[in-house]
Amino acid sequence: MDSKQTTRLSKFLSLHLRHRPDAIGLTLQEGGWVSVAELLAACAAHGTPISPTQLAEIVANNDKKRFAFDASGTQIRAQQGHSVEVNLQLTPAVPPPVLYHGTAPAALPAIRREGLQKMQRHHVHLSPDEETARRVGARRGQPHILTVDAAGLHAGGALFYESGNGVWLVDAVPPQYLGGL
Ligand code: HQG
Repeated sequence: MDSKQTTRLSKFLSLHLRHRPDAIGLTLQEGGWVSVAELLAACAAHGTPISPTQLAEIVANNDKKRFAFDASGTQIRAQQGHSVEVNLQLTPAVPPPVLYHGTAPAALPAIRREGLQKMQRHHVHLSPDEETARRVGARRGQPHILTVDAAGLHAGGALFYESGNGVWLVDAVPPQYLGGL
């Protein structure tokens, strides 16, 4: 597969495994899982055929490890980023003391007032390093990097989760835990 096709198929999978499973007749199971056989049939039936080999290639090589198979290889899910109601069954974990969030300068006035909110997603997404945060923020133009006092927020009782692809998830980050505002 060339990279253009890989990106196109990966976006199609993100759309349906995170946001619109119903649009191709899928229902996410507990944990966000879908049967691989059902997924491939649904993709084909909706004009985007994906072979088992192509799917395995996307899961293995995706730049952000967006998707994962279960241990048996018969089920697949998006590792994070959902907007549909889904319980990823992640276990709360102790975050590193400092995490990072890349955003757009235009969002800063609202973030100063309200802190980081989950917006359309299930959680606020935080990056383990500044470079990753910069890439996330760059999706919206010149990125602005905020630091998050994860140790303080965690000590204050917030639950943190680490997705299978190294993204840290939390419900909200109040402004007093943000640096670089
Ligand atoms: C901003 C991508 C106004 C927030 C990325 C962000 C990541 C506020 C945007 C993953 C706000 C939400 C997540 C507030 C937060 N007022 N704006 N109070 N609080 N925001 O896409 O973190 O390619 O939902 O700063 O790489 O940008 O999809 O979150 O700019 O890993 O796999 O509201 O999505 O990964 O945007 O990105 P998003 P995000 P994928």
